[in-house]
This record gives sequence, structure tokens and C-alpha cells, in this order.
Amino acid sequence: MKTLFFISGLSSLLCFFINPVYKIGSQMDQPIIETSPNPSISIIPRPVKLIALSGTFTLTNQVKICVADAEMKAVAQQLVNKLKAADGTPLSIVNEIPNGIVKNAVLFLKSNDNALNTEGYRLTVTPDQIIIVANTNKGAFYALQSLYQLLPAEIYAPQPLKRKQVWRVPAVDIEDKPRFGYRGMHLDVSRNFQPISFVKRYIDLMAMHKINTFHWHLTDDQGWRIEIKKYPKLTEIGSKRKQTLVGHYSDKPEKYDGIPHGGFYTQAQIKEVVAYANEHFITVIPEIEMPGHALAALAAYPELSCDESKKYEVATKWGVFEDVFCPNEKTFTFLQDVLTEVMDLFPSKFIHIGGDECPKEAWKKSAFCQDLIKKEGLKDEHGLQSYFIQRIEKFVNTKGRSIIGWDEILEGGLAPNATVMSWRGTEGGIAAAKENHKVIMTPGSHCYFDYYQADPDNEPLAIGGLITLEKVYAYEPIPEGLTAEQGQLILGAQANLWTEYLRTPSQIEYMIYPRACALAEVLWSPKDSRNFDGFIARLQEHFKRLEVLKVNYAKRVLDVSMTLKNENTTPIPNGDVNSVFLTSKVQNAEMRYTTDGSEPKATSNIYTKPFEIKGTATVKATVFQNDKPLSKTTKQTFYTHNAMGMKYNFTTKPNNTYESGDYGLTNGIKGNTKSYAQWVGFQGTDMEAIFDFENPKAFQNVSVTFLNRPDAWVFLPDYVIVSVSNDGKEWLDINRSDFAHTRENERYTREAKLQFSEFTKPKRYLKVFAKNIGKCPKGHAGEGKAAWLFADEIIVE
Ligand code: TNX
Repeated sequence: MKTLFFISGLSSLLCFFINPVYKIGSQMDQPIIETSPNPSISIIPRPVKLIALSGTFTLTNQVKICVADAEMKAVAQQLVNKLKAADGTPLSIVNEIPNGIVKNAVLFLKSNDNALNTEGYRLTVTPDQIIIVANTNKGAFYALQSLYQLLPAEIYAPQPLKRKQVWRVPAVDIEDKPRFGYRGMHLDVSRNFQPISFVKRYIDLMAMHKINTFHWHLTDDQGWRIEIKKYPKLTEIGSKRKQTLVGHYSDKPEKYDGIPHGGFYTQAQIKEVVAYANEHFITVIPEIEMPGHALAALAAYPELSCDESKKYEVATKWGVFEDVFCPNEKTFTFLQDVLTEVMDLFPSKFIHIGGDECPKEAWKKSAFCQDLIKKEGLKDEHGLQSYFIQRIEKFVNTKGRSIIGWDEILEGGLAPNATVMSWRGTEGGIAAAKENHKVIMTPGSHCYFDYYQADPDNEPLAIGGLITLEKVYAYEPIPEGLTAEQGQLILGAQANLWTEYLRTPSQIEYMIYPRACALAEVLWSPKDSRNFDGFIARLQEHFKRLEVLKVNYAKRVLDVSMTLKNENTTPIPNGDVNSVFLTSKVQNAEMRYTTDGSEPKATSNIYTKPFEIKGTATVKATVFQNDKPLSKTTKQTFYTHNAMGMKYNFTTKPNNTYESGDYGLTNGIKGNTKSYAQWVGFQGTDMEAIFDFENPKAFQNVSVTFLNRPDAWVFLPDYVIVSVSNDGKEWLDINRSDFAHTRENERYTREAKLQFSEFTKPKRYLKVFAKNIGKCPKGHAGEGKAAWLFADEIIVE
């Protein structure tokens, strides 16, 4: 049996035969299940269909590259360049596909196959040949990305390797195409400017993961980063700030570095990036922020504000500012001029116009805005925001382009053709899809790579939050509650990389990789083929590639996880009392640990089974490979006590975002100032936790830790009372501790220690009550609104 392929040649149609062994069926709708991972085949994102064949193909300088379609030559050239860069092997390209079976060749074939669409490809590797089949250059380019990942990691070496490599490719049959058409990554260069060289590297790494859209956040309060010929002051003034905030936004007192920060891209550089992205089949979507996040523009052109008499400066700290564009004719002329230059530079269909976080104070105070609201028959300032965006949309549409806006553009009415980028959760996206608008999902819950990726205690300073690799991998871009047709309006998703806390390229890469690898798979691979353990196994191979590329990736996923269990929790092996359990995502991990505070070494205890600790102990554990640490060290202080692992009841339930599970208060781990994990939070209500010990106990002392974080509306309680009871009805207060607070605006934890030296009678029930201050105090940003009370570990002895 022979299979017929049609290939469009230079000027003629050429057909040829290939042996059926190379034929791959079109069964992409049936994803195969991740089988035991073959470490030599670990492609990320995981292909739709991959069958390992026997044997290998070796890329030597004897190999011929055959291209039937002149256009595809540019892609074939990329393979040549890659190999040449890594070890100088010069491959030659021939402009035809010879008849019959060509041995020792890489064939690039153009197809016209609906199953492959515009981004799909087939990649067949046998001991004789490599065959790449795609409808488009983009598809062929993605085939190459998979091919590189079949080669030794050294293929990514930017300079010729000292040690010669044998470029072996395992034989496979791959048929692949993406699940979503929009696979995006965003980069904020306003908060911290990044050089062109890094922007290109950012693009390289995106392409490696088959991500196809680069959302370039070019303007914001802290700096205007794109040259606009008609308005030179935008970069002369707007691209520079005096200094920058040091530490976290909520740290008090505020500190500044005193160092000017600036930078912008010339139009020539922008063109260079767009062309570079184009070679990598990446669309660049520029974002010009309006009407909010406009301080840098107002510093350059104050007449675009609602109050020209005010002095505007490029922002030196983070946050949301009240000074925004005024919706007057000067502003519209300005923005249209800016957008005209922007659209000349960026060929993308979508232009992002921001639209987020626009406070309405300036518009409320402005007589002009109030008149405009009346004149246009608008409801309020939200209506005015909608009027603003709709005018801009009309203009952008006249140029044959469409706008994207952050989900605030829903407020006051959506512009008719706008695409919504849903960032404040998924609600904006759902609402927009229900109104028949296209949507790109970037929810803060899964797509904010400026959030912590692991326990903040051991991580560089970040904005907050916690989005682990596992969480990103579990993300499902199509939210529940949409019909199948509405689901089609979800174009895809995107990771956002805001850079308030990220100055350098290496810091940025640390936040992105490997979380972007997980998102790439979410967006590319079939939903039901996702498997986190399989992903981790492939990721360990992928890390070798990132290493060759010198990417400062985070390895936190390889870390040891620790939990403490005792007789109150199940299961307890071998009757151990307070047992520490260690687990790792690394297969057959060699975990070594210490309990004396020292760093684990290659000679420290190997973990074979749960081990017992007494009192307070700090456990440190590291995964080792060949006597060298593979992971960072995980460190956890455990507090063993009488209520450990006990369930408890609350008189008033905590807020459901901050419940911390059934054992939040008794898992032996205390909350810390850097994250919200561990804490049990009450919004405006008191905490009353009741423990039933079943058998009466004589309590010696109880301690409870509380969090003080007024920036997040979290305050210490007024006081704590501990009571005991025999029947759970009649209570005897046995001690009280008052917090003499000054409500300093700082983050710290404070422990209430209550001792009962003269109270020795055993009792069955114990109650811990903490009085919430109720409302945020006078002078606080949340004055009069519900205050939070955050408690953790109730230690009973
Ligand atoms: C919100 S997401 C913002 C950005 C910040 C980011 C920090 C969005 C549309 N606006 O201005 O940088 O949070 O995570």
C-alpha cells in the first residue's frame, strides 16, 4: 500500500511516494494517555499524539535538508542555523524533494490537511529520515521546536560546544496541533525597563514552548517606553523617573533607592522586535494604557489631565493613581495620533488599550467631565469610561484593527467589538462571552506569574499571592457556566508578568520558568491528556534544556514537602507519635534530612519512613542526586503539642477563603508574615474555637499567634480568653491576655501566651476566644469597614 502526499512545489505540484511505515493517521481527537515516560522523549508542551518507534536517526553533516516549497526554506534554514550554532555542523538545503525514498535526509513537506489547521504538524523520525509535514510555515516551525526537544539538550547551546555531540533523534511518530489559538505571555516593561536583547530572549523562550502571542505592556504610571515621533516629551520626560520604591509596597516607612530609572524603545528597535517575533511566529500586541495608569504621559503633557494646574511626575512607587487622562478633545487627538504611530509599527490585528484600574475621582471633580456626562446622556463616571473606550474602539476599527481591554471595560457597557482580557478572576470573561464577545483569560488565580510560586519564606520578594506550578498546570481556561458556543469565544489564555518587584532579566525568568512550561501545556495539549506527574517527569528533562540556555528557572517543584501527623490524624504507621512525612515529586527521590537545624549533606539521614520529633523541631530536607543537592532545602519548624492534629469547632465560621482546612489551627505549623497560607481568617467577627479532648486533661498553658498586617486590613485582637468546661455548656474562664496595641502599620506576628499554673483540674473542653477589633480604626484606609482577625496554631500544653 502506498500513501499519496501532495506538495506544492516552487512552480509546480509535485507528488511522491513514501513508505507506509511513515504514515500517521489523523487521530488527533483521541489523545493517548501518558505512558511510562521515556526520558529521551520529553516534549513540552506534550504533543497530541506521539508514538515511540524503534531506532534513532543521526544528524550528521552528511544529512541533506530537502524543501519542496520555497517559502518553507526560511524555516528549514532555522534548523541549519541551530545546528551550526551548537556545534558548527554545516547542513545544506536542497530546493526539491527527490523522488522515492531519500535516505539520510530531513524533508520539509507542505500539505493541505484540515486536520493540521494553521499551526499543526506531523513529525516522523525513522532511522532513515525525518519528515516534517505542515500546511504552513508556522506548523513546520512548531515541528522544529519538537524536534529540538528530541535532540540532546545541547542543541540549545548558543555557542559551538567544546565536546562534540552525536545528534541522535529517537524514532517517533508525532501528530500535533494546539487546543487554543491564543497562547500568550505578557511583559511589563514600564515598571522596570528591559533591554531589547532580553525582549528577544523572552521571545525565543516563548517560541520554544509554542506560545504565539507576546503582549507588550509599554506604558504605565512608572514609565512610557515607546518612542512616539509626534510627542517627543513622552520619552524625554515620561520614560524617566527620579527614583524607585524599595521593598514591598506595604512596608512602612517607605524607602526609595534615590537612583533615577529610565529607558524606552526607539521605533527602529520596535520594528526590530516585531520582525524578530515574526520569525518566531509570534504576534506582538502592544498595550497603550488608558484612561488610567497614565501618570507618565501626564508628566509629559499635563494638558491631557483634568487639572492642568497640578504638577505631575512619573510615579516612583506602585499602585493605582487618581491622575488619569481627561476625556477631552485634546486627549482623543493625542491618543489617536499615538495609536496611529503604534498601528504603523505593530501589524497585529489586536491593539490593547488597557482600560483597567481607572479611579474616577478626577472626573468627579472636573466640571468638564460632569458636563460631558450630561451632554452625552451618560449614567455616571463608569458611563464616561465606557464612552472613552468606545470612542477609541471606533478609531481603532477604522484602521481595520480591534481592541482588547482589561475586564473593567465591561463597566458602564462594553464597546461593541472589544475583546475582553479577564484578570480579576473569571467573572469578566464569563460576562463578556455571554454578551458574545471574544475573551482572553488571565485570571489572577492562575496566570499572575508575579505572585509567589512557593512558600514566601524562602523566596525572593514578590507582590504576594501564591500560584504554584501545580496550580498553573491544573488551570482550565474555559470557565464553567458557558454554553459550548460561548466556550468557543474563549480564545485562550495568557500569563501576566508585572514587574514591580522584578528588576533584572534573571529575576523575571525565575518567576516565569517553569510556570510558563505548565501554561504552555494547558494551552496546547488536549485537556484530558494532562497529567501532572508525567509533566514533572518530562520537566526534569526539560530543565536540562533551560540549563543549557542559562535560564534562571525555579526548581521549587523538586523540593521536599513535609507534613506532620500524629495519633489524632490518620494514618499513623508503626504507632509513631508525632511523625514527619516527607514527599517529593522527583521519582525515586533520595531525600536527606536533619532535625538539628543543620543543612542536609550527602551524608545526612536518608528518608525511608516517617520519623518522630519531640517538642519544637526544625526539619530540613533536600533531594540529592549523585551526592549533589538537586532541590533547594525545605525548612519547616514544627510545634508538637497536645491539640496537634485535633479537629475543633467554631462558633462563627471563618471566611471561606481563609479556612486553612480542618487542621489549620492544629497542624503543628505557625503562619508567617509573608503569606496568607496557614492563617485562619475572620472578617469582622470574633474567633471562638472549641476543642473536645474526650478524656479530661489538665491544661498548663495555651498560646495563639495572630497576624498584624494593617495594609491588608488584618489587625491583632483586642484580647484573648481561654475557658474550660466539663460539659461544653458551662464555661470557666481561666485566663485572659490583652493586646495593648498601637496599630502600627507594620507586618509582624504576635503570640498570646496564657498560663494556668494555679489551675490544675482536668477538664474535657477547652475554648479559645479572640476579640476582633471589629472595624478598621480611624485614619485607616478601610476606616469603619470590617477588620480581619488572622489566627494560627493554637498550641495547647
Ligand atoms: C493589577 S492586572 C494591574 C497591574 C499591576 C498588577 C500587579 C491589571 C490589569 N492591572 O497594574 O501591575 O495588578 O499584580
